[in-house]
Amino acid sequence: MEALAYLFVYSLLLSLLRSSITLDTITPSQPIRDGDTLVSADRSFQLGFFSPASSKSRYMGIWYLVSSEIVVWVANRDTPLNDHLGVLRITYEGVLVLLNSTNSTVWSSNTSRTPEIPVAQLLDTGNLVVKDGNFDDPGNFLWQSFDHPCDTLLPEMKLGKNLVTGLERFLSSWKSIEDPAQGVFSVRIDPRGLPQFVVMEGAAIKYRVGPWNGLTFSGNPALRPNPIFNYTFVLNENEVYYENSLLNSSVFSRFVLNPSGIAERFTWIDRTHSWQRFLAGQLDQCENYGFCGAYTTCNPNNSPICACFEGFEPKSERNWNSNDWSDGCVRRTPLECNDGDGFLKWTKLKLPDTSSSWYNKTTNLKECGGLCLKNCSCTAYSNLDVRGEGSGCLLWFGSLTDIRVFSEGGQELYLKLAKSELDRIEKKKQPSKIKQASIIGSVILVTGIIILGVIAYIRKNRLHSKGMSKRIDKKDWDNEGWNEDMELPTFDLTAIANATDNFSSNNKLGEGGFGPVYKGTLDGQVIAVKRLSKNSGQGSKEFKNEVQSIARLQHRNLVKLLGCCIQEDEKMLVYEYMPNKSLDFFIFDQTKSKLLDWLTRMNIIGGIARGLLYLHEDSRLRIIHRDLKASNILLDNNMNPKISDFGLARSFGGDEVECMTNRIVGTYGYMSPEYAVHGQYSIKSDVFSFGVLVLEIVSGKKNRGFCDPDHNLNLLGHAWRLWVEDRPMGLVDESVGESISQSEVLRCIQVGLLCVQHNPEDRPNMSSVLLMLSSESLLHKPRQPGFYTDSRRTDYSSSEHATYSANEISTTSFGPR
Ligand code: ACK
Repeated sequence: MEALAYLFVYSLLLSLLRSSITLDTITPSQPIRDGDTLVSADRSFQLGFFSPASSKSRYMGIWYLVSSEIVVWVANRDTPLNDHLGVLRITYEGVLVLLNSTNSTVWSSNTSRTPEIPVAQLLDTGNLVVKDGNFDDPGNFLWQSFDHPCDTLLPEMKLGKNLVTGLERFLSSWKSIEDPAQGVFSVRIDPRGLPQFVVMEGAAIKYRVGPWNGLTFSGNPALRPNPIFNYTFVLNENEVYYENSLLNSSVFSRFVLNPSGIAERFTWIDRTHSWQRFLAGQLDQCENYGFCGAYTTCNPNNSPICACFEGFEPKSERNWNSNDWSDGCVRRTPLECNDGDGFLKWTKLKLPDTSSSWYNKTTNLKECGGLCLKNCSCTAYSNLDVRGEGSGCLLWFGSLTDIRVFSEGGQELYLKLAKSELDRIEKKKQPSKIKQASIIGSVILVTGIIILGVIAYIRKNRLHSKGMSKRIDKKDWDNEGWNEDMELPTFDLTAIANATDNFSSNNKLGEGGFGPVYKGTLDGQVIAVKRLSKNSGQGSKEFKNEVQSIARLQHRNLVKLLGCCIQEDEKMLVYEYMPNKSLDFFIFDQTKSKLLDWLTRMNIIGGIARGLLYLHEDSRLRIIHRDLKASNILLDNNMNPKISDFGLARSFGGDEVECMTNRIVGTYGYMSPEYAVHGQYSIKSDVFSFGVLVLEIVSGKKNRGFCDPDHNLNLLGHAWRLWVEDRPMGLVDESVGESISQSEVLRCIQVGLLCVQHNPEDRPNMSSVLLMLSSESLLHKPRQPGFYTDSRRTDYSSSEHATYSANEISTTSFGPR
């Protein structure tokens, strides 16, 4: 017995000590053990065992030989091994089996037939195939990994559905960077109606790239011929798929769905040994599926961004006016369902959802209109293929959703309307002479009012700079009164007390600006309860403000308010619980920052930018956060950022751009110069704070309190100094590790510096920031940032969080002038 145990330990040691082997095929007599690898003939791809990020679990996967951290396929994504004793074998029947230390199968492939000589090989494309070694029949494999994609679409790989066999090839995200198990997001070709490219979250469409129009996908006019890859879309009775292939096979390019559900393309840059992001999906609000509801168009350059099609009106005027567009619009006049109906032509559109559409490749546009008129439930038509003069016919039945307007490109759509409605629109376009005269009169009147307004504003500012301290906060919720009509669920005090174990100290998450925050469980849902301190004199106003500001906002990068509780003298806000705490908990901690690789940091920067864009540009009331900082960015399960703490937020009317206050609130280190010094705030003061955050995320250092033995600059000054000395990479946090993409880092630093420019006009707005972060366009050169030394900091206050009255401010040199 003892001898047997020795033998076992000896063979175990032997297997651990044996040197790893690199193979070019797997055969029944030549399996792969943990430590061994299989490589493609051109040495592009490698297969073996790995552990993602800081996970200890072992998976079998395929990665690039030049960049081993980029895993493109995982066999046992849902069944990890927990030791280094896994073995991958091929059976004599041609089935790949992954065995654990007790010889149990944790993953296996299937096969279409039994080969004479079973062989598994990793092809130069990154495809792991099982074939018969006796026959050289390329393409006729017994099994291939390309039929079972994970989160990455490689060149030559098909994305779509075989309509004969039913085999569907789709991408599904990893759960997190540490866990390749199938996540909630997927990229598919939805075969219903005219097939379209979609990103799904569970069973719901999250983002619709749209149907193929012969040149590109209807929702992605930017997909153009390029020097790296070409693309094909095939649609026939047997199959529907999208595929791309490399124009130069020595280039690496991959299309990935990340754990946050964002689809991105990366290209390997050999010179810098890094991956460059080529394009990224979902850049603005209009790309959220059905954001504006039925019969609407979404235009990110308009405010509000949603509009009813002409001939339609909001279904619920009340919801529409409060920026809840999801009900969409309805016809003003019902269709007559006879020859009396007609069509209104729209251009530059992303075509509506085609899942309930009908198409025909040979019918021409005129016949197409005729078919639509004949069918009462047909609501619109367009060409199927836009190449040349256009061809084919596409008809929609039922309501039209998820339509956006492009400034360039886009397609034509013929929308069916009742004749009386078409006549009304026609009349509206030809104003009568009286109407014309009144329009001219109104224009003159409005111009006069604007000029008078500007003069009054300038005079007011002059007065102000001479020492007047009249309060001119644009929207003061105390004056407005408490809006009872907020449709926000209210919770019972006893229920919240029970949920938080009577606000026990064990449940306390931390202390925010207005009081403690507790973790709790209410009806099975984990919540965070922000309890307003009773002795916090000024908190009540901020409390109302926070509720008012975010009750109606919904965005994946804003923390979700579930309800509130106002009972006795208690005021509480109930939020969804964010398990990963706040961003400052990670970035400024030497150990925890190692968990934030470059991709995660980029995802966090992008998420904050999208959340801020939503606040700034997506509502008639612009919202300025005024206290954007690392501790106000919470992180969800997948490290997605959520902007929180709206206690200091202010809202503006649609056209207002700037305001003044004599009560300067916010956090030093993140405040823009014009706000800290003159009390002027605008969306550009949030952009400044965003810039500080970007530089903090890249460097892992706090702006306030930054110190360097070589100078007396703060982080902004330090970043600027490295920039002018042409060594910007010196800013990067060492904890980022190997995953770094130099071009993305440089872009982030440059965008960060542009956001912290001294003059608000020199800072970009958030839509430009997002564009700059995701494209390869040339960026402006930054100039010296505002507030780049820390010497003045000590003049302000020793407290991190500043809330001053006018009197206190006027005693320092930084009061509003
Ligand atoms: O960094 P933290 O752990 O994250 O400490 C602060 C503290 O409460 C005071 O703001 C935490 N916190 C705030 N809101 C939430 C939330 N929705 N989920 C989880 N933690 C939260 C915050």
